[in-house]
Amino acid sequence: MVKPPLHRPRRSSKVRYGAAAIVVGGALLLSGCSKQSIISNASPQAHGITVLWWWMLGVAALVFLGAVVLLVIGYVTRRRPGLPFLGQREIAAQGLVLVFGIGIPLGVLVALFGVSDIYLIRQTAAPAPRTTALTIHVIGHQWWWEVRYDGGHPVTANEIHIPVRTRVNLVATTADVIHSFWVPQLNRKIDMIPGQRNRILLYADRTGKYRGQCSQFCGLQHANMGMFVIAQPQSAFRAWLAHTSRRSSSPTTPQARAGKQLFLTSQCASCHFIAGTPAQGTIGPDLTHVASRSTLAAATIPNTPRELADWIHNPQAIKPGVRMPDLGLSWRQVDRIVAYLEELK
Ligand code: HEC
Ligand SMILES: [Cu+2]
Repeated sequence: MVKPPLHRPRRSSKVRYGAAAIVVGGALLLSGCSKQSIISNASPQAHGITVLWWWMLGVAALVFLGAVVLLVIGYVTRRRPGLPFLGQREIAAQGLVLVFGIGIPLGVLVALFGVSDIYLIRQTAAPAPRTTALTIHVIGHQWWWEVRYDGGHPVTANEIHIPVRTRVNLVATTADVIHSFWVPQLNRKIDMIPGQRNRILLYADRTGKYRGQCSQFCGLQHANMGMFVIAQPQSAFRAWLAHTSRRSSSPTTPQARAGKQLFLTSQCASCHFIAGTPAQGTIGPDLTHVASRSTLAAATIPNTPRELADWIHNPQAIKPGVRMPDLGLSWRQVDRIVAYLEELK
């Protein structure tokens, strides 16, 4: 029998510094890749927010530096009686309290409030009626996003396609608890509150895929409630809209046909909608074109046949607490359903 060594050999400090460098460097690299950034913006609204953010950072840094300088002066002159430079004058002490305790804070707060109110709140307010070209309804669910285009169809989930350089009126509501819709590169947050219809402007000045996230704690899987806004050229957007409005395609292989049968006769159909089939459930995402989405379960896993099979086999293992039960299907059954869903482009 081989005994494990009692003491693991000490790692040299070189190795440790190397590991630390990899961790820090990796984190920096990842943060560079992350599309969910408030300082890399793609709309005038987000740009305004970024500018305000830099100003607040700058002013706060100045105030902080000022406080540090005063502390240092106080420390250096601590043995001398009275105030540094000003001596033991009561009036000077009162003046300092007025200037640093009231004057400067008030000035800073009023200026920042003025900038954000006059300039930003107006700029990021709900779009005025008839100034937008398109209305999209986004409905928050625990823990995914339902997306409906005007006229009832198409319906999709977790991926919001918009035409680039077009003002879109986004109506934010919820099917259950409070959520908050936030795509930092495009605009500020908008809360989704039961019984209310909140609106926000969605506008992207260049094509791209912008990640968004629920930003109001809404239960167990709040952190895994992501989504994407995909800004496309007009023609590509219109093609997508036309395609997504169509009914689902019919299965072509025996495996996929068996999968469809299974889908319709098991519980799947009571929670999911597939246009053109008897599956009319509304608890979960519309699956009419599920294969054309890039991620599953609100940007939690990539949409590959492998991940889809794992999800259907046991969604609870991927997103614990999710509102889709483990239905105890065998892998054979799962493979059939996957064959069917993979054809729903
Ligand atoms: C009790 C209702 C319910 C049942 C039954 C159910 N689902 Fe779901 N399903 C959901 C919900 C809710 C979600 C969204 C989960 C999330 O992202 O938080 C979901 C998500 C999915 C997704 C991911 C869709 C996307 O675009 O992210 C697929 C695929 C899916 N279900 C397939 C199935 C299949 C196949 C069955 C039958 C074996 C099934 N579901 C049974 C409620 C259900
Ligand atoms: Cu949330």
